[in-house]
Amino acid sequence: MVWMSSSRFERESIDLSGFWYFKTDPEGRGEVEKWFEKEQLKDWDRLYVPCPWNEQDSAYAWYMGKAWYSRDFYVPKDWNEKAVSIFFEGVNYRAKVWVNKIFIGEHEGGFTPFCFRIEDKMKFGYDNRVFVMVDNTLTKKTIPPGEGMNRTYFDFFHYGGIYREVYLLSTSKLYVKDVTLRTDIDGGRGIVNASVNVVNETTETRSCQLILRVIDSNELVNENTEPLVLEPSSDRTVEKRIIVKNAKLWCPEDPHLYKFAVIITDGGSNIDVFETRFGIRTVRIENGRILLNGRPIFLKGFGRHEDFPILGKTLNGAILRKDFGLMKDLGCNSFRTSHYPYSKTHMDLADEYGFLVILEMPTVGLWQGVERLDDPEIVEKVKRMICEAIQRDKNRPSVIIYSLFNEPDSCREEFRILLKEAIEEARRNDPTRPVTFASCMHLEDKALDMVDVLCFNFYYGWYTLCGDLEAASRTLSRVLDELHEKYPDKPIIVTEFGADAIAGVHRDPPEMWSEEYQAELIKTYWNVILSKKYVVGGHVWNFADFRVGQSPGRTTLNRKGIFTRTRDPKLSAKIVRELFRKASTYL
Ligand code: GCB
Repeated sequence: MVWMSSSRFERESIDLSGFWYFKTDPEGRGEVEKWFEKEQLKDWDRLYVPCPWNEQDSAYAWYMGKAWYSRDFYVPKDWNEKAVSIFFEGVNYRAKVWVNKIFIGEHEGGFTPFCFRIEDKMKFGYDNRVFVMVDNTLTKKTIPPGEGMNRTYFDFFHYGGIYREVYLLSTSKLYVKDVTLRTDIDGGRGIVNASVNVVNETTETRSCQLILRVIDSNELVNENTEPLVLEPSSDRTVEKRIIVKNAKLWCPEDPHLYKFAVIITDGGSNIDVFETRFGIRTVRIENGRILLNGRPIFLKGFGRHEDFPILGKTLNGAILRKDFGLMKDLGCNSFRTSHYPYSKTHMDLADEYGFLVILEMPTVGLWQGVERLDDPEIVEKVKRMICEAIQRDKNRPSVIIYSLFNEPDSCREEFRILLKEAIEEARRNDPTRPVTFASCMHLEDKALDMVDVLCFNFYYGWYTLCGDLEAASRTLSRVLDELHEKYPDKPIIVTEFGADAIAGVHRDPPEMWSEEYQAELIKTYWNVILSKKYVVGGHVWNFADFRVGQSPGRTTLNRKGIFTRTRDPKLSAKIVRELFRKASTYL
């Protein structure tokens, strides 16, 4: 798989955004009736891609099941010698893909990218058609699991469809397949440990040169050239330790990004060019602290969701720009990708704005309804999704911790088996970042000893101790102390705390569901968090109201946002701004 696209002309891509033909298939007839061979699609609906189907037309609002997408596409003639892939950045939940009536592959998992090679299936010119069968049926063995649109084992709306970009990408058949960059600091020098995998898919032995460049705002900082001979159908991994003198470190207050370019050349012309951005920074856990570039940090921020009216999970650049501006203004320095990997553009902005990100996997809801957490099918899917997420985001300076689960049933003995496999998978893909999971089991949790950082979600004053913030404060304080006593060496982050507030509801004295109560609860928790030296971060749940399934406990949205779903501030936004701005990033 070629993981990232590059901006240079050696790699060309064709965006397949636009109106696609669309048809639901509630009885699952499409495959038997071979809809992927259809010529006439006039009776099909048209939906915009990328975007979930749910809010584009009320007919599909609560649809769960199979649905088909199709469109025609163009392939330029000069791609005849190329390796050509069709890329999907995110399809929820399962996808089966046909190109020109030929099945090319399938993928399970709604939040990680996948691609298939198509050069032997495509034609040059306009005469190409792709069909994608999407299935968002939830079961006890999907990740995340559930039994229906209103019976999800997780608390966010289960959107369906092709909701992230689809595009064609062409590369030479001698190409850079993968780049891993791990950085370190040695005095004023930055060290970039680069691992570059090059593949020769041609039938000839190829002699070429591999040029590795570090670029800082268009200035060449470092260049390494290496001769390379590749047998037909072979690949090679080149490891290089590159020194960057007077390195500008990546940090929240100055998120400096360098460019890393890999060029394959035969001396005359470039055969392939691969570019990615990276930051020079280190993350370590030491003496109960999270150290960024050797300095202990404090995370102040949010649990969030990708959610917006009509666009659903497809937050476009304008909405992301708005969210990142709001977060910066609040004095926030961190967020968790609750409860799934966010889009590539989302993560690009995190790198640029200098947010410290806890990258969470789509492994939420592994809870009561799931019979055995060590079921081999579940273990395999969890591992694959962790691998895909880390492979996509491993070079991002913003990602400082991997959260491998949200609120699993971590009281069960067998969870340790699943967690062990998940940790091993994460470390195999990336041994440099600490791992965690967000626990709601607190003192009853049976797996906290296994992770590097302890993350806890607390709802005293909301789901329990309703309306009683004094009792909530006392309990939070006591439970945190007891947890610290049990695991004195591990840093603790409070990854969720919050209360629903319906915008416009006011109560004096504060009462549950009012804006005042939400603001008071956040203030109360924040005071406790700041009073504990071993707590190294607090994330308010949630940044903005978000859509959920229908249930008696929710008024169409989860209203724990400090902003409404359309990003209007509630009273808490002002309070959070005061609290966050006063708390320093460095302890
Ligand atoms: C939690 C979950 C989150 C929910 C939140 C709530 O503990 O992690 O997904 O949305 O509580 O509001 O109930």
